[in-house]
Amino acid sequence: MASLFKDPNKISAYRDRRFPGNQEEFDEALLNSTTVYVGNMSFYTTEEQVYELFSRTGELKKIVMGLDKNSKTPCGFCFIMYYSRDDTEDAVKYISGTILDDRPIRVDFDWGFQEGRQWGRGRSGGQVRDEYRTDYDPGRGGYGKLVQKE
Ligand code: GTA
Repeated sequence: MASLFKDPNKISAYRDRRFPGNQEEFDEALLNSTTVYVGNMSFYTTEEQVYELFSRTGELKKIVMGLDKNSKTPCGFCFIMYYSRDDTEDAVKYISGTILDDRPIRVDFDWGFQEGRQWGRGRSGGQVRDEYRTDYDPGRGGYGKLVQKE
């Protein structure tokens, strides 16, 4: 299949502040990597469920569940590594926006997994977005962390 994903600015709006390289290297990684980031997951979704869904576009090399750095429990994201770029692109194309555990998940191209990236970067241990959320989300620990502290 010819790649529909040739412009790094169009395939992902996310820029990782901790990427160890320049913009050109980041763009290059996004265009060639076989890793996707999955966001807006429920804290209760298991690795088995993730495997079941994502192996629909191809054979998986590895799944890394995102964890709260304090509690070491799932905090609503994961990284998935495929063997082939076509399977990776199909995951973004066909699985992003589908429902997993009653939630529309977001599948985004990623520059590549490195040890340490599995931990939430928020000050409370989970994801940054869960610090600032003001809604009540039972699948993601209730209110956002800052609201909980008020
Ligand atoms: N490929 O979209 C993504 C993505 N996200 C959101 C996180 N990761 C992602 N990777 C890809 N695409 O390894 C990766 C990170 C890291 C792991 C956990 O997941 O590279 P994190 O979510 O805890 O923290 O990361 P991150 O991404 O460093 O936080 P960032 O970029 O500051 O903020 C993420 C989102 O939080 C923002 O897009 C915004 O929606 C919200 N947010 C941040 N700051 C504020 C604020 N001050 N007010 C309101 N909302 C905010």
